[in-house]
Amino acid sequence: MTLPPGQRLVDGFPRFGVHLSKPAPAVPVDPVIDIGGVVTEPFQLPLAVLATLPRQALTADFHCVAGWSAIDLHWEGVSFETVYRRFIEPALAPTTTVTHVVFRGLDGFRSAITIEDALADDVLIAQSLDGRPLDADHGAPARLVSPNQYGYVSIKHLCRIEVRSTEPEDRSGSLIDRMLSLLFERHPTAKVWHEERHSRLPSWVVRPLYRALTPIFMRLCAKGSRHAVQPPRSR
Ligand SMILES: Nc1nc2c(c(=O)[nH]1)N[C@H]1C(S)=C(S)[C@@H](COP(=O)(O)O)O[C@H]1N2
Ligand SMILES: [Mo]
Repeated sequence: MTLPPGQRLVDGFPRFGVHLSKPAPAVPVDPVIDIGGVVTEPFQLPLAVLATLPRQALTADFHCVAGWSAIDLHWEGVSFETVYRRFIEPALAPTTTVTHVVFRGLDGFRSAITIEDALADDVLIAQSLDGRPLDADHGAPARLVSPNQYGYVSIKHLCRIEVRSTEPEDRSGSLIDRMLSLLFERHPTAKVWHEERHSRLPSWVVRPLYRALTPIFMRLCAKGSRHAVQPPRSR
């Protein structure tokens, strides 16, 4: 098995994110994804409708920018391209060009990627992991999965998709995320195999820093876990 540069295998698939020890947001009774941005009229895509679309299965590894990787995860859901072609593209004015897509989770965490990266054939809105509906730790009720980009792109608890005609500012929802945003300024394309960890700093600078912070983050995130499991140890 080969991992992308600077990555280390972790046991299992830990809960991780800027939510730290905060519990996962409550799942609404009838969850929807709000679609907005440069569409002519904002609309809602109920997850009940998403569930009727052609399924796509994906087996992939997951790489967090902090340096841990989980391998061989089995996702199932709908490809983002299917959602885009069926619902979003028809809602655009003929003269509108989409360049970027912003994804947001119920906890306010966001990511912005280019339309090209969003339409890659392994980008999924996943509703299940390893044969079971997504649990709170991993992004219930639905999450983005973009396996060739660092984990921060793969928004959990997905509740909003915005299409844009210009590059969005990296403005994030939570205070902690804004405070950390200088140190953790995300790379706009975030490709794991090119080690695009940080938008300005080279990887050899941020690697040891992220690595040092990982056990702290992992312990905190495990605290907020539904399962109250012990944080896995890096191998
Ligand atoms: N809504 C939301 N999505 C998120 C995050 C978050 O804090 N909130 N953290 C991101 C980061 S940094 C990583 S590495 C992955 C971790 O996914 P996991 O908790 O399923 O392991 O979720 C990403 N998606
Ligand atoms: Mo991450």
